[in-house]
Amino acid sequence: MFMSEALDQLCINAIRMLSVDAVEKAKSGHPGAPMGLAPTAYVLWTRFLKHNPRNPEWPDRDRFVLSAGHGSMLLYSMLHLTGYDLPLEEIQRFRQWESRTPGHPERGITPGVETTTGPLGQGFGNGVGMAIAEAYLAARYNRPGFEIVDHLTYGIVSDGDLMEGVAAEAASIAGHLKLGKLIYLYDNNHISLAASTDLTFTEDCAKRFDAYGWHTLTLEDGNDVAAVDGALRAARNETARPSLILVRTHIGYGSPGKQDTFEAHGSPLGAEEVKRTKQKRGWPAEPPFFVPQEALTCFRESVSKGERAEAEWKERFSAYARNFPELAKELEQAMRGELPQGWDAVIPDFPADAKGVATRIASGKILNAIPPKLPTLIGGSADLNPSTFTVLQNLGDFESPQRDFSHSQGAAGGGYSYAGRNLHFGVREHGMAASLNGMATHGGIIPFGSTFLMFSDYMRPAIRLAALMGLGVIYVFTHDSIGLGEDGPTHQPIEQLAALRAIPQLIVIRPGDANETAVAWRVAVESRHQPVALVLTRQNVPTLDRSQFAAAEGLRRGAYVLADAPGGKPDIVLIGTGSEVALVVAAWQKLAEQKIQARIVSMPSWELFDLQPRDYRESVLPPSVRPRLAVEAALPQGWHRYVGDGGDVIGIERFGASAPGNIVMEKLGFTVDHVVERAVRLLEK
Ligand SMILES: Cc1ncc(C[n+]2csc(CCOP(=O)(O)OP(=O)(O)O)c2C)c(N)n1
Repeated sequence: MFMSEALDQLCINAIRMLSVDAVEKAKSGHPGAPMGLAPTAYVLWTRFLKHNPRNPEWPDRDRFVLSAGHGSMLLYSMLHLTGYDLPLEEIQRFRQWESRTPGHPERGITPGVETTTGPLGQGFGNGVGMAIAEAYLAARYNRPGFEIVDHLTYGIVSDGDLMEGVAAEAASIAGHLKLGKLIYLYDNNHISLAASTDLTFTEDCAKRFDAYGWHTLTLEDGNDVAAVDGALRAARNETARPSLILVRTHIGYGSPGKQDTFEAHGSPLGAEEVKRTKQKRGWPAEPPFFVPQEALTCFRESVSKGERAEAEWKERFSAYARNFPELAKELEQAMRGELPQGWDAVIPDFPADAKGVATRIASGKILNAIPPKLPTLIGGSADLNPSTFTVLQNLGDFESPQRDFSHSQGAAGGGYSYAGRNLHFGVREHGMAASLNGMATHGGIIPFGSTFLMFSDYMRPAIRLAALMGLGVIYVFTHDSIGLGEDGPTHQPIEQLAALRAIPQLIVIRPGDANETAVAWRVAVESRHQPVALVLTRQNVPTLDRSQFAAAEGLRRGAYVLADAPGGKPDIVLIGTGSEVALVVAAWQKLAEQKIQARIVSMPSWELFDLQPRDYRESVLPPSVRPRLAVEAALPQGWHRYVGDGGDVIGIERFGASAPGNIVMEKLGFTVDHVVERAVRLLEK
């Protein structure tokens, strides 16, 4: 063996043993994947990945996603060994309380972890989003001779990832978009958690990805360093298609008793087996967490290499900034996640109008007013543009310049290129949501995605991760209730609002009219560290006369008094959200005729309201006024927290029905008379 080959093996074994020892000490974790993948990760991280361990935030670094998040110790080993701020003590505290090495990689906890992974398939989708973000920013900001956005997105994906539907959606998107700077390595080890893959997963993945339009390469031996190197080179040279390198690996490689068995997947090897493994690989049995100095020195070259690469990029960026000061400023600001001054000066005001407008249509108008001031706001829908009103008119369609669109329909206008700001996700809600997360983690982008509220169910796993990561993703969910009408119960959301509200750290906003929708968009764009779901109607709702009712700015506080009883002394509080605000307004007027003093509260967002100080909350919902009636065309679950023991909720505890929206509303109790009747009954109680 040549010296350099011996050093390669030493480094590779260092990755393996560090991972094995950490899992062993934690008495929990997944040693098998890191052991099999060590050579692949070694080649990728030391020879290809453009990164600076001293600055994990460097904007033009290559992105790396470990989609098979259960193999977290592989990533932590790479981060520690190559010199990130992840000392050995943290590796020794793998999976412990408040360590920087949680069970699965979590963005924001460990320097160098780009995205939170663990739910299989999500990371695959995130990487696609990162590559979309790179392509967009490169197309918008690069100038000839100044390629200041120019990096790759790498990922390691597993059998589980490729089995998940979300990966199929994301792969299809990436292949269609010809994202040539996306390179995934597939840990083809024929073993999953509970079985060998001949029981579950027997399709020809190379053919499958070929059919998606990917460039595929098959490696027979994942321990062949030169072959992995060659494949990565070939993948890097392929710029017109994303690449999948199928690497035949062996789970638990080197463990005499557990290699190639599913027992190596998710449990510590056990003290005896660790000893035998180390012996077999010629590794000292003691001490645990041993890293030979030669190996560490080799890995740590990443630091000087990374610092040089970043310094060189900074020089190029300075030259760019001298030539294109405006663009440079814009990009820097976007990468910092800051909003340009006055970005929202252009958002329209809507005049009072009894006939009104659907909040989805108001949203479309608002959305189209913002973009010139906010060039990094990009997004689209899962094939529902004509219904969700999320097209950015004439701002281009995000597509590969290598495709022919001369016969295409459904364009937003403005040309097809990676500078297009309209993303066509196709009927792939889950892939859309996972990509949005990747765009957000990439930085420099304010991503939005849209579909019917009903189909938020198809996005839920990714929405949850956006919330967990604290990403500023915006969801535009239209057709928000039975009020959508004829499409019937399959399309009429009932429990979706409650289900979204159940996700911690997600802000859900269901604005009551066009002007609340405008404020809701402001909140959504300003929310750079929390996802926001805008929940909008298909049907018209009156635009309230704000000279008669309180200003829509009240939406910022989640709930506000829209109109009050004389002297601010209500007998009853009526609470409405979205389309039901108009209903409680009408009921309030009717109650007044019967000399019943009511207050109306518009409550578009529980989450924003919960953030308010107690005295504000009690000023809106006074504890002394026990009769409170909430009206919302959705599952009432959760409302009792706001209406209290003395209150009542008009909601829906069944599926909807197919009929015109106003009829379904009426049949299910959403009429002025019914609201009045229930209010009176509540007062009599
Ligand atoms: C969405 C989702 N479903 C189930 C799991 C539980 N789980 C973790 S790893 C795994 C499968 C492991 O197989 P593979 O992806 O081939 O990884 P390997 O065993 O090769 O490490 C499963 C089912 C998960 N993490 N995410």
